[in-house]
Formats: sequence, C-alpha cells, structure tokens
Amino acid sequence: MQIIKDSTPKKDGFYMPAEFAPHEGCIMIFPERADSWQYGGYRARTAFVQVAEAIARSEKVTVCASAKQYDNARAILPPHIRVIEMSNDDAWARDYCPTFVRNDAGEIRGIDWGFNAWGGLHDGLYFPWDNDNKMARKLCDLLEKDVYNKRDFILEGGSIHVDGEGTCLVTEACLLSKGRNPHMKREEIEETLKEYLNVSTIIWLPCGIYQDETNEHVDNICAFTAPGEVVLAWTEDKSDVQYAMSKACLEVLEQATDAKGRKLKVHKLPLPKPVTITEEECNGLDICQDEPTRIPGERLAASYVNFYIANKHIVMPGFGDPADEQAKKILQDLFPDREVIQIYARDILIGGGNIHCITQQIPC
Ligand code: KQY
Repeated sequence: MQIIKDSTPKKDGFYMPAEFAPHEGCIMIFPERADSWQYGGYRARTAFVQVAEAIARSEKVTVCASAKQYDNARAILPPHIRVIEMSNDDAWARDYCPTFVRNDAGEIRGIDWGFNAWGGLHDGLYFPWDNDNKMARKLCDLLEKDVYNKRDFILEGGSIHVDGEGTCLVTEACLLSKGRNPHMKREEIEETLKEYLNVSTIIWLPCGIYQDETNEHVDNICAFTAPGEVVLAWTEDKSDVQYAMSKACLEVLEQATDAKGRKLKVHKLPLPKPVTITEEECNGLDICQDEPTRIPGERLAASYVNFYIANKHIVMPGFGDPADEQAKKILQDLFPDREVIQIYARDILIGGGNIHCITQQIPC
C-alpha cells in the first residue's frame, strides 16, 4: 500500500462514486464500547448482525472486531461474513473507515481523513480516538488500496453524501462547527472537498436532525437516491422543533442546482414520532467522567434517512413506529430494483447513529 501525500484524487482522476453505484463490499465494526452501547454492546449486537446479514445478501461484508471480541464476533456472525481483528474505539465505520474513490479504469483508492471523535477536545464524544483514526489506513493496507493522507483535515464519512456526478451534500452545522477545522474558512473547506471527492458543487444544508450529537451529520437528514433526487427527513408537526430544521433544508434544496445543472427532486421521508431513551436503557450504559452521557427521557436522533444502499437491497431502520411502513414503502418505490429490508434499530440509535453510520461501502 502506498500512502499518497503529494497529490489529490482530483489531480489523479479519481472521484467518489455515489452509494447507489456498484459495490465490491461493505465494512462494519463490532460494537462493544460500554458507554455507547448497552451492556457493552450485548444488545446492539443483534441489530448489527442483522444489518451485516442483510447487506451480505448482495455484497461481501467485512466486520472488524477488537482482540477482546474477535472470538465472539466470529461465533455469532455467519461464515460468509469475514471477521478480522482490528483495534477500534467504537463502531462507526461510516465515519472513520476510508472514503473510497475510483477512476475510470476502475482502480480504487482510499482517503484517510483526520478523525477526532466528532469535535475533539471542543465537543467530541469520547477520548481517546487514536484507534479509530488509524483504521482507514489499516483497512486500505488489508484491501490492497493506495491511500491519500488527509489527516490534517477533520472529516467523518457521515458528514458527506455525493451523487457521483459532481455534487456533494453537507451541513453547515457540522462542517463549520468549532470542533472540526476551525482554522479554515467555508471556501477553504469547499476547496478541500472539491479536490478530494472530485466534485464541483457543494450544497450546504443549514442543519440536520435535532439532537444529533455529530453536530448534525447530513446522512441522518438527507441522502441521494438517484442523480438529481434526494430524500429529506420530514415532519408535518409544526410544533416539533424539527419542523423548522427540515423546512430550512427544504428551502435550500428547492433553490439548489446540482453539478449537472439539474433542479433537485425532493422526496419527503416522514420521521417517526420522537423517540426518547428510557431509564432502563440508560442504566445499561456505562458513564465516563467528563464525557456526555444519556439522560432518561432524552430525545434520540431517529431518522429513516439513515439507510444503507447495498447492491440489491436497501437496509433501513425501523423504530416500532406507525411511520415504519410508510417510510419503507417510499424507499421501495424510489428503489424499485432493490428489496427494502427494515431492521428494528432502536439499539443502534441509542449509540447515537443508525445503519448508514455503522457501514462503509467499497465501490468497484
Ligand atoms: O455517525 C454517527 N452518527 C456516530 C455517532 C457517534 C456517537 C457516539 N456516541
């Protein structure tokens, strides 16, 4: 594996493909962090395994497990899912496994962004995060892909969505937050994204989902479903604080033009009714001094937009809400060539994200 320090994907003719383009596989990480997941990951594992199995129906899945959890992960995951031992601080593959780029000849390379646990010492969610920060490079080595070194720029995979045709969606709340790249102006951040993702248009949504502790990643509020088409997390309840947030995003999307000069078609994806954490669930979480902790009754950032597009399936969360069925039908209509699999994901949500956040695609 070569670490590329003196060039960029754009200079070398590489770009980030859309998630709906074909995949060689998907990377996940086995959950065990006791202040993120109830009972040291014991509850979340059921949902993680279901997600891995659903994705593995149409692409190769690799699960990274710590030395402590390797035997357990190997035992509970089916044999067609590859399990490898790799140190980690938590299980958010989207955010710190590599962002992959490809060229027209089909060669794939990784990008190793800097990771600081969603805000470093400013408003990060745990410390230390050095094992996470090393994963992109280790995975590129394992997968025999050269990797661009961009550790001087803090970026999580969940804070970007691309259409593969030159457009990238981000949120101001996240990318301009003080815990990411405070020394950079908005224009400099744009230039970096353009150079590394090889896009020409950045659409800045103002915000994401209420209470999203990532400083409101885009992957929880809005996602491309096709070139020129997005889904937006939506509520009709004007008394919900999320209404104004989703509306502000809608206004930007309605005004936006993508890199190909198209107006975007916006599909509203309903939100479930507010999901709050119970006292019993909080009791299953360890508390770490000086780190944010969950409080009974706290609203979680539940959204159906946090789905994964596999080669032949859409793997989406369900919350036991009446809107589960409606959201599933909307996605099924938008992806007629893929079967939608809905997985009860409350135990992933408690960790602070959802199915998109725990997966990272490898394009082919
Ligand atoms: O991408 C994500 N949504 C990760 C959230 C991390 C939360 C840590 N508790």
